[in-house]
Amino acid sequence: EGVGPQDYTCIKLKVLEFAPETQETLAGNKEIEGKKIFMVAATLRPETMYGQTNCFVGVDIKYGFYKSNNADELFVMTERAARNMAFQKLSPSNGEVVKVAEVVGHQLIGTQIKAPLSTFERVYVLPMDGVLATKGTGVVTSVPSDSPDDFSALSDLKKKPDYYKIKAEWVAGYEPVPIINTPTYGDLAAPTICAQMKINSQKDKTQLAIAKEAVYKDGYYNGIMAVGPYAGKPVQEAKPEIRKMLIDCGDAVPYNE
Ligand code: A2H
Repeated sequence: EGVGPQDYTCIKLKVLEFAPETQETLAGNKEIEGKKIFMVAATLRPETMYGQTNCFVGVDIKYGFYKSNNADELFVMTERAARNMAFQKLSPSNGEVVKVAEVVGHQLIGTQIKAPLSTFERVYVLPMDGVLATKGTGVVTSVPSDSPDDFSALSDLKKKPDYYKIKAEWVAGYEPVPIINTPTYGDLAAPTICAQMKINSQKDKTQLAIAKEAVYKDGYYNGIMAVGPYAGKPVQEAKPEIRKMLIDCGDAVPYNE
């Protein structure tokens, strides 16, 4: 955990179809009927959302379905995040936490979602080892072009779908999308640095921490947007604008912890 408060943007990933194991748990639950349900992912890089290829959850983490501040919408996230959100005007009333269902992460694997701004029409919920229950919402949206953690985890899944108990088709064709040009690592910063540092797996934690720091700084301070309405503009300028755009259209909510 960082020292100061983090200003996250929580991206609302609309569920198109739940994995069968979650459908079984939800069957007959009246609180779910007719609701729009979102996997809610906390990010520090809203400007990278054009490059989303999937979403990550921890297989052993508990996820609740919580009433939000909109009667039609339920948020899927950790209990810890729901409690924090309840004091940030994101629940039915101040401090009120209402859980209508609960699943364990592995039940969500294979769920299909719509990721706002992504070039892919539908993406899948997949497993990642490093998802912390104690940070953000416990849901991580994946941008393998700009996050070494995401790139290495997605690469592991492509190499060993059976080991990770996923279907190969859930990752096939989901390649990193160039969205930010950086002077040092080009327009696919995470794949480039992972290749340079010979990072072969999400288990290479020490190397990944170094890679993450390097591309984060280069992208944030020197990056130029390659896609979207701010193409050609510096990341520092585009970031608050894209964040505002996502929030204004209801695809994201501001969240602090
Ligand atoms: B970032 P900080 Cl493109 N467990 O979003 C593990 N990681 C988590 C998490 C959790 N529970 N919740 C959020 N995160 C990730 C995009 C991104 C991110 C890019 C590049 C770097 C980057 C796409 N994934 O983060 O410890 C989320 O991934 C590098 C810092 O609060 C979130 O932003 O600083 C970031 O970690 C928050 O980490």
